Amino acid sequence: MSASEDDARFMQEAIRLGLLHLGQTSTNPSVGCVIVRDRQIVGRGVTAVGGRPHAEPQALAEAGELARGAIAYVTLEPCSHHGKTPPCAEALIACGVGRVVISVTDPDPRVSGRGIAMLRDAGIEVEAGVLEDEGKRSLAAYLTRQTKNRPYVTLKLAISADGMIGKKGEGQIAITGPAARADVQKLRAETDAILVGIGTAIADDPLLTVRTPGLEIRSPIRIVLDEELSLPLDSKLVATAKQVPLIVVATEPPRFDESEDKTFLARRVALDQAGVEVVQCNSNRPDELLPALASRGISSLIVEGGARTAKLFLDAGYVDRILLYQGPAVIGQGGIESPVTKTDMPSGFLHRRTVTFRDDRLDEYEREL
Ligand code: AOF
Ligand code: ZN
Repeated sequence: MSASEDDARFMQEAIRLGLLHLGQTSTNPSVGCVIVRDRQIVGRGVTAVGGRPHAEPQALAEAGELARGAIAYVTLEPCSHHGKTPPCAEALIACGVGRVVISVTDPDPRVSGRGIAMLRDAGIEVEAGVLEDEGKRSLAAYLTRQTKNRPYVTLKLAISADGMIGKKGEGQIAITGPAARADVQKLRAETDAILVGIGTAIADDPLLTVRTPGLEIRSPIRIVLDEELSLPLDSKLVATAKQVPLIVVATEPPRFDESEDKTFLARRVALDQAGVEVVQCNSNRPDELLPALASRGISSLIVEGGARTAKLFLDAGYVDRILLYQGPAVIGQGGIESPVTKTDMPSGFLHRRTVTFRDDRLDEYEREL
């Protein structure tokens, strides 16, 4: 059903509001809500930082008496369960809202259609599926964890004009300029966790935190795939583990002899003391790792490199979105080729948008949710 122009316009505003708290409400989705009376917005709400209160009661509180007979636009089906807060569907009914317009139905088994049923039983007109694709994209992390039991995975790559992500034997090299790097900081602030392989952790010695003033309160959980626990204790990652969480994913050490076991154990103890959480997995295959991350409440993950780690996730089919930042520099001889380029994109990825930052450009590709 095609939405009326008004419905689309107000839902657009609800989606915009929802995006404001992206990454700050986990494990709850960041939902947006507007209350409209006589084609005027009289109340706005977004799920509060930390996940509660939900969007609807805040929008209703702002609307006050004007909510009676008004239309509520919500990006996600209002909840019907008595969780940590009373059901939003009940609040909408109690305030006398006349019509509720929803973008996406809630896959949470405690809700899943019950919110809509409650509203309809109370005589409220309900329409669902308005701007659904856009709504789904705004709730992608939440929907992916709920329906696929894994985080939504973004592969972020910074590539040179000749398609390289770095140079052999060199650590971190600047491929993009400050404006594109600021965009990456915003991406980190919106995401629950960020992952690199041990090769990148050693070669680049990155911090993987958010350092932009105003955003720095919210760094993602940092994760290193480190089969044999070889992350240096004096790396920046380990040195900051008491301030920003760091998870090191190890796989079973090869048990050739007892001394190897002992080194592994000693490293484990040292990392432990430095505040690092060591998680032991049977393998670092995404199909094993990702559900383990989801069960810790991680709904969104950025894979930042290097090429081997990127390929691990791409080949296993667990990348939902690719962000290609491309700078004008040419690396040439000794360059490390990017696992994907604009002309060599894995099938199933649709081009979503292009953004330019002075000399750099970002191309975003996404799979259907
Ligand atoms: C809404 N509006 O703004 C959000 C909703 O742990 P609780 O009690 O806060 O419940 C979490 C569930 O509530 C979550 O899984 C999802 O179904 C819903 N989130 N619902 O009506 C909101 N954030
Ligand atoms: Zn609710």
